[in-house]
Amino acid sequence: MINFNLSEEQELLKKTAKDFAKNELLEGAVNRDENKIWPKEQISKMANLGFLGMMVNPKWDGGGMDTISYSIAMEEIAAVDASAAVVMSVNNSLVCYLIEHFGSDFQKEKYLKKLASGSNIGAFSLSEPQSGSDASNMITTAIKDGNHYILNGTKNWVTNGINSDLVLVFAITEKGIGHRGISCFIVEKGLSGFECGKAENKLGIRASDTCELYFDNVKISEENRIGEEGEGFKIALSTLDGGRIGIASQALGIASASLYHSIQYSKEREQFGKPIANNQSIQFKLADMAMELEAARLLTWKAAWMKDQHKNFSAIASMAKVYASEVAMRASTQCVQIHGGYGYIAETGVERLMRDAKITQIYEGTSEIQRVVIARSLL
Ligand code: COS
Repeated sequence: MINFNLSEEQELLKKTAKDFAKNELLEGAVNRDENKIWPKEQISKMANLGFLGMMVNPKWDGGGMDTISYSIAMEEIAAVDASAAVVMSVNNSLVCYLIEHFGSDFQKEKYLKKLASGSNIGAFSLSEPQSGSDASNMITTAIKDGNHYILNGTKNWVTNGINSDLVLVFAITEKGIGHRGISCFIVEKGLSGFECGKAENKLGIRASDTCELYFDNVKISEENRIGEEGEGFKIALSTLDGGRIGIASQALGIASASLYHSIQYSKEREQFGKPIANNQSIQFKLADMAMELEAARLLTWKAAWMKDQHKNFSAIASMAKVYASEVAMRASTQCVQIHGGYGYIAETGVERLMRDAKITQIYEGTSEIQRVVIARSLL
């Protein structure tokens, strides 16, 4: 039986996230974006609300919620500030998820509790300058030396790279055997030889930080390896499956904000003696935005539901991400169009939606890679 009603808890969570976004994120969002200011104070308030480890078992200080709840909260946060939303997404669906599902009890006790409660922030580092979509083509190495590994290499596009307390790093522990030679490590900030590059100057999500990471003979304890040697690539890909639901939800937030602002403005703005909402050309844009948003949300919630049912959700998560991100791009572009010249300046706040939407088609697997995953599942 299909039931589209949200539970009482989910309704309450939605309201809490919406109120928080309106009261704490809205003011200053344009300024933080313009000046690339990481939302430190706001993230700490999100931690207090339990938004940074929503799906983690309460045993490890998480919220014990389902993935649909996570998607709902992500959408509300992203509708106001997509930069704060990506900090939340990486911490929840990449870092906490990975440690909870593949880490040891020692790692959960030492690291997951702080990440799930939001007192620490995590980052996830797979890509390298020469290996993006072809993720297993990495050259960073972690060579065993007694009960340690020595990490050397350069990573890039690391969200939360600068403002995190630890990073999950994927590196080659055995050369020449492709993805089967990749392992995953928890690397704490402050280790000798570990440096962060400058914050990238990005088109969108400018209040979140993205940087390169440099490892020069960084000594990592064996107890910080997650899973067995050689399991790292599969751990990365299965974690990214869930991460893609988080990014799809971020895209839903951008699309719903685009629709909201388009409706408000088209009812207020008068041209030729009447509100522009009276024009069928505007009405059709609104109708398309609403229709596509609804379809994207259903797809994303289905992916979240399948994940919670422990079904194979890889392809549907890719469908949700590729569709929701494309909807966000179309909706935000139409939103700017409806606002005309006012849509093109920063103060109005809607050009930020269009700039923020673009990355959802790129990170955690490009739209092209999502289509590869979907096609492979069909064939
Ligand atoms: N979960 C777990 N394991 C998976 C998996 C998944 N979703 N998808 C594939 N695997 C396994 C495969 O079964 C295979 O294992 P075996 O060799 O034991 O059979 C292994 O992983 C390698 O799979 P495959 O040969 O399909 O890997 P490819 O190199 O062809 O890559 C894509 C597959 C392109 C889908 C993958 O590299 C990818 O997702 N790339 C994008 C990376 C990305 O999202 N980067 C963003 C980084 S975070 S900003």
